[in-house]
Amino acid sequence: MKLSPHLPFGADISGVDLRDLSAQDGKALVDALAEHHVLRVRGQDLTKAQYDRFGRLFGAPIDFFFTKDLDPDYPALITISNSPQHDMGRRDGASFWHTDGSYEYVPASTTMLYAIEAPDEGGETRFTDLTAAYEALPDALRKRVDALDALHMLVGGKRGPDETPIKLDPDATDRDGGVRARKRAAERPRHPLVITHPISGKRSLYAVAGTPYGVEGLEPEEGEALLDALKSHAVSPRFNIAFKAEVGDVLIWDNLATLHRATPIEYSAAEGKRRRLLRISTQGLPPVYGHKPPLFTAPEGHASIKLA
Ligand SMILES: O=C(O)CCC(=O)C(=O)O
Ligand SMILES: [Fe+2]
Repeated sequence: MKLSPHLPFGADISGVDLRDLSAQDGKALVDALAEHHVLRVRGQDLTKAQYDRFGRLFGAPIDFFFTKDLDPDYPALITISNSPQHDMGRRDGASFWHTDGSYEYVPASTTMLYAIEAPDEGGETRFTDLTAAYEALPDALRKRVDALDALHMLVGGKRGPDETPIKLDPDATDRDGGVRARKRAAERPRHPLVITHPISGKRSLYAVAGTPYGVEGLEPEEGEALLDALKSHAVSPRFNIAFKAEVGDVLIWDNLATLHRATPIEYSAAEGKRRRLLRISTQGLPPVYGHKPPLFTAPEGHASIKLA
């Protein structure tokens, strides 16, 4: 297995077959993700069952509320596609800076995309390094945010002019009768603005874009100003890198140390323009680190819908 680091962060992995991964190589990938934040494992040829099994090395698959996009046989697999037939509500829905699942009490820690089809041009996913962004904060601001929690919701988070506007309709009744979506939209989790990574031990800003709408204990305007400042610092190009999942690649990112965004794309079924990926997003610690305390917990009595 060969790891080729990129600058300023992220790495390509080659010389490994995920169909037949040793426990040692599995742990090496989990550790490499904690160190490099983004891994692109090149040249795979996986069945859905093999991909599903690989994904679980990183944690427990989330229960995604867009039930229409779930694979009927493998509900941990979520289809991302630019087909004109694809659900309108999902079109370019990820073209804004965010951390997956930060609107939930127990957010996603790892997400991966396995590319089945990739367009000739475009289709990159852009990442920003929240560990580097945290370390680059002026001392006084770092100390201030160390002690603060942000408030999140599904349709929170201010979008910049180059980001897709919020167009989720959490009441849409065509998705699981709206049950999961309404449940998600009603959650108001509070997450620290700074977290310590359970595997790398490094401190990072956490989910400073996408879903935060306020800061606990601060007046709304003051909280919003702080969130604006943290977001514009964190997404600055010096902390950015883009990766494109080419056919056969598995692009994996650490939601505990990055923000990411999709690139807006033309919706087309034409040759050379199609983009189709199978997404797995997991929460909790990778089983090899299952002995560590959880970073996020749901409030008592909160019933989470679990995937098999
Ligand atoms: O389509 C992409 O490049 C990224 C989509 C995304 O944000 C996600 O799958 O969590
Ligand atoms: Fe995402």
